[in-house]
Amino acid sequence: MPTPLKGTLKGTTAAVAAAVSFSTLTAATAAGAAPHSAPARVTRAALDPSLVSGRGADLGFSEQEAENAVTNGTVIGPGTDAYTLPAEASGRSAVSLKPGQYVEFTLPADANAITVRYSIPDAPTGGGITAPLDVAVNGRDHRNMTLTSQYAWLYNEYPFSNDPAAGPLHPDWWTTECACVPNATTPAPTFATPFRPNHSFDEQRLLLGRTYHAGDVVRLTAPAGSTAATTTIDLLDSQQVAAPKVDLRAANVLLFGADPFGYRDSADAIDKAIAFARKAHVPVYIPPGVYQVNRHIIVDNVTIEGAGSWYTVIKGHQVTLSTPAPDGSVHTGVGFYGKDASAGGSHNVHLSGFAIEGDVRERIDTDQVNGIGGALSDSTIDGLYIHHTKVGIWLDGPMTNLNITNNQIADQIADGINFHTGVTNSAVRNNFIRNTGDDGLAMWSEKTADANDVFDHNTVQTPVLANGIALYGGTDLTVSNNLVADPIREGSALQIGTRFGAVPFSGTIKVANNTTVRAGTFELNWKIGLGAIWIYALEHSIDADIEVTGDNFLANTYNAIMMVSDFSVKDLYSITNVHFSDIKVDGTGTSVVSARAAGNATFQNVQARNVGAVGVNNCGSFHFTPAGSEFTLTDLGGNTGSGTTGPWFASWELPNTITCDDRPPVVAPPAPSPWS
Ligand SMILES: [Ca+2]
Repeated sequence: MPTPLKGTLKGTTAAVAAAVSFSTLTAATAAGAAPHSAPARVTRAALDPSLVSGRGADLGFSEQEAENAVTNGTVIGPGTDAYTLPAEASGRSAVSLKPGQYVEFTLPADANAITVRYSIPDAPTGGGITAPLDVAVNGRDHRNMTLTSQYAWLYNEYPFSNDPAAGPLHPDWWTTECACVPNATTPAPTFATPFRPNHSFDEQRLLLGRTYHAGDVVRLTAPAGSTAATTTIDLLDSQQVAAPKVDLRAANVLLFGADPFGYRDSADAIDKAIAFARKAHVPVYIPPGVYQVNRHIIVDNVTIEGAGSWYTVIKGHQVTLSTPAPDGSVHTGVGFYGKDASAGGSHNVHLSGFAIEGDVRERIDTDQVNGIGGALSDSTIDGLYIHHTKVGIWLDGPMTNLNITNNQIADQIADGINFHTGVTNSAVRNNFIRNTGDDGLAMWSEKTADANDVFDHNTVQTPVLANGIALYGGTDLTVSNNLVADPIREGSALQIGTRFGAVPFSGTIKVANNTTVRAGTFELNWKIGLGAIWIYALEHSIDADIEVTGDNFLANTYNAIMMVSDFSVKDLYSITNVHFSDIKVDGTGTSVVSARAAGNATFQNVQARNVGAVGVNNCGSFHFTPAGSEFTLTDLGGNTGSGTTGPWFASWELPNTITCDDRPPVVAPPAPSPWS
């Protein structure tokens, strides 16, 4: 018999719905203090909700930052330096607890469920530890969560490592810490370990088993004697989860032998339910429970619905394959996969209302260990919670007409969602993405263009690598009404780039009504800060009609807007036909605009304030001739506001005055505030 999964429930007589509460009530204490009167402070991406109204996802939970809560621990941050805990925390700040210390949150509304985002240390030799966290409400109703760092802590250079003691993985690469190529340097440089620690946070959900009310106080305590020297709490999400959904007309997987307690592998039973459901033209229903699945479930022309992502959990072990799969995978794991596009792909697949809990702890790019994969045309993915897989949803086209809505994707080794190769007429709406190990949302037009796709009303927080939202080539794409916060390294909030073998951009690329906050990272190789939006011509020129309209770029660590080419191709490729209008920029560590490429852009109604350096950093393509910069800025009016050096869009800077100063002193921008 397979080993039961961790977290498997042991109830035998209780209703499964009750059994999956994952929490254990322990004796209530009489020592509970009266509820504190500290008001609930709800934020979104650590911003006052009024600053981001109508943008980002709404999945019915309230987010509260630990750094705004009551604590006898230590607030860490704010800080944006990669490889530090504050940089990876929402709002760039968190609370660190020693054993015995607590942080407590006042519930802003009725809630029967919480999500805790936290970090505990790695094991000394890697691989993670577990540690307890006591959860009490109003000083009573104690529950114990078992936190883990088994899915956190990667080190080193791409594709990263679980070994905190290792030196650089690529001693033949130029390495910024020594400003050298280690292999080619005598004496050999030494590197402090752990080298580039990252991906330090994880999150965990807990059903409370009853409803608490606004004003009730949730206290999280690192117990005395905890195995974790430090327990860092980033934030608490709270919500009222609806009762489990029941579908009596569907093919219930329990009737096909699935085990809702997670002891036995349920993959074959789910396959049988799918086969029956297709013949009978009914959905597959997976009732509350934890189902062990350690391989892909292949889906085509089927509807699979759970009782809700808090109740129906599909959970797997990572499995090492005895021989590599034809696709190059050396592992498999839990995932729902459409057929390969080369085999025609899958159609008419509808997945909703369950969680996928993976077991991926290292990055192996050839492994198909994603939550959802394959090609899924004329399909929908709605209301899932996808956790600890490599990529939450990775589609390999060509394929068309997929709608991805209302999902939460957290703690991924790589991307959140990727439209890879020829994904068309598809949309990603109202999804919440947090702590990805690569791009949060990406369209990657490798070889074949993605076209007519939309990323709308999503929230992307704390991608530890790469970008919140990235477009790599493609035709007629829209990124609108999203909220992107706290990118950490080798990327920023929004990227439009010709990279990674993508076809050029064509048609109209719209970037409309998005808000970014605390974006911009320090590029280790270039040694400059990136813009909150950065348009990057690396493999082709960018000459599609790019319309950037209605966006707010808040508390930018460096620039708000960057047009850039790599130095090696600066005379090959240019960036033209870019149009910025109705933009608000509040707070830049350096300039509003940084141009480090040849090309042009127009600006209309771009308002900026709290600007930390000269408004336009214009280097062009670095020839510095008397004709001025190779990048031209056109003033279409209404570009107002100023900073430390006067009007940000001053006439003396136009159309192409060389103002190149790539590394000015960085001024920490103030917290964003309303525009009157
Ligand atoms: Ca925080």
